[in-house]
Amino acid sequence: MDRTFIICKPDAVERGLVGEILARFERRSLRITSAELRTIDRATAEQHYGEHVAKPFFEGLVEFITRGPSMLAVIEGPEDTWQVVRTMMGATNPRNAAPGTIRADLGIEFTENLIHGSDSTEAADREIALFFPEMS
Ligand code: IDP
Ligand code: MG
Repeated sequence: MDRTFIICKPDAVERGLVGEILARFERRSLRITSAELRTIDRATAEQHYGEHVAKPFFEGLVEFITRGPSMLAVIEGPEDTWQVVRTMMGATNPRNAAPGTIRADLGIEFTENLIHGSDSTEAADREIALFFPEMS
């Protein structure tokens, strides 16, 4: 099986949308093989979003992702799971996301866009190691 990593971000937890989001993956026949509700600490957030350190939205992004609990999960599928999950998430800016995607159906804000999903097999391995070190 092939796995990827997602974060239902603090806005999803605050708005009570974690069940809705995870249910979409389950209905697609993807499996949730690990999950944990956890408030991400600043050091982990800065490492996770390291590629964006120079961007103007970086500080706001770190503030947001650490402000309360997130639901971290490992999702398993037959192959290309990260791609399937990213397609179901929709475009980064929910205003551009296609109807039927999580970001389009459930939100409208750019930073508070409900969900993170790894953007490659390598990113999935790296992020699972960062958030679930006992699994790698
Ligand atoms: P992704 O989450 O679709 O992979 P990235 O470009 O990796 O998108 O950005 C990481 C996160 O940073 C986004 O999900 C969103 O929360 C936030 N973000 C990205 N670009 C912007 C922006 O231009 N303004 C505000 N927030 C942004
Ligand atoms: Mg990204």
